[in-house]
Amino acid sequence: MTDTHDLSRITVLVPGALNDHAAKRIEKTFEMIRMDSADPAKVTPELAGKVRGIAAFGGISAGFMDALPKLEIVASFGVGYDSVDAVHAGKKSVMVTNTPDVLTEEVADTALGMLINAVRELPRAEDYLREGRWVKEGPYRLTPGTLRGRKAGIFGMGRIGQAIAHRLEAFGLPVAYHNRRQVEGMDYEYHPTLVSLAGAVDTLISVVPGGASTLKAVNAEVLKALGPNGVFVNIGRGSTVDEEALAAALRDGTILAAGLDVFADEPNVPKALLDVPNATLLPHVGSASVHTRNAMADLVVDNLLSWFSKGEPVTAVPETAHVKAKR
Ligand code: A2R
Repeated sequence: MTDTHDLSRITVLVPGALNDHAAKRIEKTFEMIRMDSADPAKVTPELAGKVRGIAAFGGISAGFMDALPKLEIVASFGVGYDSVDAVHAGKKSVMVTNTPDVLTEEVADTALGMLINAVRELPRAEDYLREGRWVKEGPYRLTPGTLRGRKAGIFGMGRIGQAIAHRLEAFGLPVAYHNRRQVEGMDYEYHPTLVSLAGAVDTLISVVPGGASTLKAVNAEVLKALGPNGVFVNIGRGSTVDEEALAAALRDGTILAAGLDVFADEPNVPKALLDVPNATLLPHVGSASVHTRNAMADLVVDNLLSWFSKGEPVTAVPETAHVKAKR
């Protein structure tokens, strides 16, 4: 273990942008070194010889970890860590941590906001007012969509999924879900496949992690099953959706509307989605309030502090839960 007064001799690398609150706390405690991006080609022999921790908002590849032989921990900012090669880290005995729980309620709030925006066309109605059309043309049209009478399906009934489900219940909507495994002791209706869930509901909210097992899981078949009154909300990862199929479904009336906070190739949003008026689009702001991002920043730094002072992290990801500190 390292005494607290020794932490300033430990080098923590920050590749790319990082939340200011996190960077300030890291700088105060450790030797912090910044670099433009997590590119293995940019790792100098000096860095290779001393970097023991990484604090990252973006992806960390196997190659980048391999270029840093003294690396012990990657403290990733965010609950989703599909851009960090955690399986490789686990094999190398490098700890990976994420920031679960502290963002759950914020992301659930955003999901409900997007759902209402998509169904009741609130962003379009506001544009109508700002463009002076209320004065010139009279009231905004009655929306074909409503939350009333809907049944919601949650794809990914984990921490955030459950927080969304509680909100939906308060809005009076019955809830069903699909996970790979039925959640023990949970009363919501379970569907063993995503298509079966989509067929049983008209409002589908996706909050699964990215990665191979969910890649383009929301596809043309799922959207067809959701049906012409269907609303799709994605607050999880863009990679989980076949965006071409989604744009086509919105264009041709296969579903009614969508609310999307995440995209497969951020910050690039496919033109086909920008072109459909029945998609309400946000620039990945699910957890992006000062309050919640500060809480996430604190958890990133607390993971580093706990690892280097006590030899154990606060929130290890499952792939590296077995990793032990060598000191
Ligand atoms: O499948 P399970 O039983 O492991 O349940 C997890 C579910 N899930 C999946 N469901 C169906 N097919 C899959 N291939 C699949 N992979 C995972 O997603 C679990 O119920 C849920 C994830 O929940 P948590 O691990 O508690 O994550 P949290 O905090 O709710 O965040 C979810 C995602 C993040 O990974 C970011 O991508 C995004 O929300 O911010």
